[in-house]
Amino acid sequence: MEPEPLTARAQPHIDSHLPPRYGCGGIQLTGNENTFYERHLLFDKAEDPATASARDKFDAFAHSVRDVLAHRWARTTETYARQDPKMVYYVSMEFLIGRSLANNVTNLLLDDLAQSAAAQKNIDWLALLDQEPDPGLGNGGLGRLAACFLDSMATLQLPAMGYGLRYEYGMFQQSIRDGWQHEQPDNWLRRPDPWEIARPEECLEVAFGCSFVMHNGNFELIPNRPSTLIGVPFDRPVVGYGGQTVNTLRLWGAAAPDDFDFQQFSAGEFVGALTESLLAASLTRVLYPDDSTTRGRGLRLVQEYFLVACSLGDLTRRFRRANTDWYRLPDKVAIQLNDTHPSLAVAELMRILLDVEHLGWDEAWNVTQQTLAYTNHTLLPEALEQWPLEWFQLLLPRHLEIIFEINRRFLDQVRARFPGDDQRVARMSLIDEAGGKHVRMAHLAILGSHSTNGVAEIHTNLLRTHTVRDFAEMFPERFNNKTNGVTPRRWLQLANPALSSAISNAIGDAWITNLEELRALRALATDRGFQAEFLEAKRAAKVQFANWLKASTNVAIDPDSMFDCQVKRIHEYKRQLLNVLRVIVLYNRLREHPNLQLQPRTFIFGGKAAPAYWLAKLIIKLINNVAGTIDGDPAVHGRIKVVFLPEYDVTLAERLMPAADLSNQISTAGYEASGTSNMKFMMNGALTIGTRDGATIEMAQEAGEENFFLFGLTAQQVADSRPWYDPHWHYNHEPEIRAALDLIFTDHFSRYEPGVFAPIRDALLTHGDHYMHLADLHSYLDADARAVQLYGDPTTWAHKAILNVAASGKFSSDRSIAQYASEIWHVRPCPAF
Ligand code: 26V
Repeated sequence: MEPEPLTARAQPHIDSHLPPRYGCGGIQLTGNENTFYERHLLFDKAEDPATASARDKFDAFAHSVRDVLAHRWARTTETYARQDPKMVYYVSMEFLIGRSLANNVTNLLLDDLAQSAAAQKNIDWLALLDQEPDPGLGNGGLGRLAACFLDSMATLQLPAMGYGLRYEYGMFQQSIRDGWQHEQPDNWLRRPDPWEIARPEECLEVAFGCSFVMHNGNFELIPNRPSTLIGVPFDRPVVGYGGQTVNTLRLWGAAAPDDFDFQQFSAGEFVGALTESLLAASLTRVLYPDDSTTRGRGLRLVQEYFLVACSLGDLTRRFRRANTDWYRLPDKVAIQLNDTHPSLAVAELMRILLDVEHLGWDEAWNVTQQTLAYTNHTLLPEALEQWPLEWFQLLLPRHLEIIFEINRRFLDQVRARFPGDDQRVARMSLIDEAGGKHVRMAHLAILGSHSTNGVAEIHTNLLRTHTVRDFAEMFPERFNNKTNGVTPRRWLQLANPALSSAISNAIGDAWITNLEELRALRALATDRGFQAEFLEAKRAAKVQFANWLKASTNVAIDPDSMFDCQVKRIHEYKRQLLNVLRVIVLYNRLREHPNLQLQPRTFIFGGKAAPAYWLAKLIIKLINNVAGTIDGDPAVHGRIKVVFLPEYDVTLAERLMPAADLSNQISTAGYEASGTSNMKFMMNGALTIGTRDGATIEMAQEAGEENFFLFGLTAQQVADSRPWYDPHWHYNHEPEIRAALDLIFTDHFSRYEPGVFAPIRDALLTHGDHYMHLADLHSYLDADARAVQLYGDPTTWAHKAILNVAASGKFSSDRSIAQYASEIWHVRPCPAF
């Protein structure tokens, strides 16, 4: 099963004479005959261009672009094989990559060419782009961050590769019926995807200590029957800006082994045997929703091990091609674990070094630690992964043995350092002994790596002082911060052409790869001409968004109203409920004071709730019912409107960001690790109303607090007031808040579904309001009033919004990645030339 050497995989013809201003070397997207486009229609689809469907046209166009990047992709791969630089492997269960056509065209600097080629062929460019499915291979922030990081690594010309799973069904598709969320499967591969290339010649075998079956919908392990699965790589190009480097995202699909042992079954079990092989292949069928109730699902652990085994098998195979000395692995390989999901890599790398390469324990341990690094993405205790010991025993017995030995040696160290402190030993153990033994994956990740990082300053500090304090005390040098970022290519240049060209006209286009350049806009923040351009770009984006919404959902919104947005996964800690309570208070004010002068406002919500998270689903229901009641109330008609956007995904985020006026980042302080939509809104000229949480704190520092609408308790105040906090106090002493809550409790928004929102009352009052909505509502309303007042003065608003754009440079993922590269990975660019 040894693959061809990497170089042999490269295209037979490598064009080493591309013009220096890369972009268009050898491209024939234009011309009437024999173009790549027509040839693809004809040869791939046997389709006459005159009768081709819209999707056929997209496929042909995408294949033409792929032809262009194939040379650069092969050249990059070949350069890495020849120069053998230290490589970064970014291992993640999720890559929320979004659509690729427009992004690849932009990064190849082919925009003008592609658009004029489309025009020549009478193809509506935007309609063509709309044909592409948006692969939902992630839940939210963590998956989208991985995708932004790939873009930045390729743009910085870092020798890097992403490893993930090729889910056939990604994040479910969301629809809303009677206000409730419904989930539909997302069959994004229904038609072949033009960007992926299967590499069956690089398949790998993965061995398990048992077999597994689905029985009546339940996942079951069958002991003492070892089994194997095949990992099939599917490669996707990751085009860096400028098109010089094209890295690879390698997604693994599961298949049953070809040599499936039918002998062990009697002839009568032939069908059963085949069914089993079908089951094996279903391992990568579906992405798990981010939902603590899924923690108990064994298939997810199998997925995690499958990702780790395939990825480490692949990268060690690559290492072996040019190296024989395993002590040098950390000089050649940096592996970044995106959360604990791939943290079995610690045990798997130890297994390879001990059992296959026959290193001694201490040497293997040292190599493992120096090679691996771990990023934590959450402080929620219920989201920290733990797996039942018995599953390890059945599925991965050798790995469990290794974990026990790591733990034995480690706990000896803890005892030596803190004699007599048995509680500390129990807290730090890799095994949680309480209530059925579990393996603590975060402890394994921290112990088995040389770096543990949080994703914003406050988050890293909370990790150090609370979540894994014992580890930070013992290994302070391992802990570091890498504040998140987002790629300005997709999130500003591509998503917001109007603002992008206003910026480039004013300060040049160096910001595209050096976002700190946006600082130059500070000088223009008071410039009337630039303010006007800024406001014009915003207005155009709002009109465009309103038109799209009308066309796609038949919902009409007023582009002259203020667009007040909160889009993210629905979760109690993110407090969409706090936002709705604000809306209800404002609604009540309007009902009670019909002559109140209020800026017309559209409250825009979007986001998915995990299918089993019933309270989050009820919050969606509340948002929709409030929207319906407001729509039907003549007293407030045309003054406020609430919209819940169904099916929030990367594509919808790209449409919304440019149109937003106000960004809501209102998590209970201390709970949102970083946030990344906050950065996208800021870059696109929205102002932020938010709590002092995650990266929002750093955004306000960069922009100046006077240009922000910060409110609410700090993380410290949240922690300090928890023992005595009583939401009833607010209900009893704040009449506006009480009136808003009473509207919910008296079924004002649920006339025909009485009592449906009772669990919200329970959460907010009876059960003590864990996320402290009522504690922050008053100061949220104050901040809101300041925001609305400012919005009434477009010049001052534009001034502050421009200052925010100018201060958003830090939040480029290029900056994050440059820090990972120099402080954790110690890798350098390896340009393909
Ligand atoms: C947990 C689980 C548990 C069970 C199965 C599937 C699954 C998938 C994901 C997760 C954890 C999600 C953690 C996450 O997305 N964190 C977000 O990471 C962003 C990038 O660092 C950060 O900006 C957000 O603040 C943080 O919530």
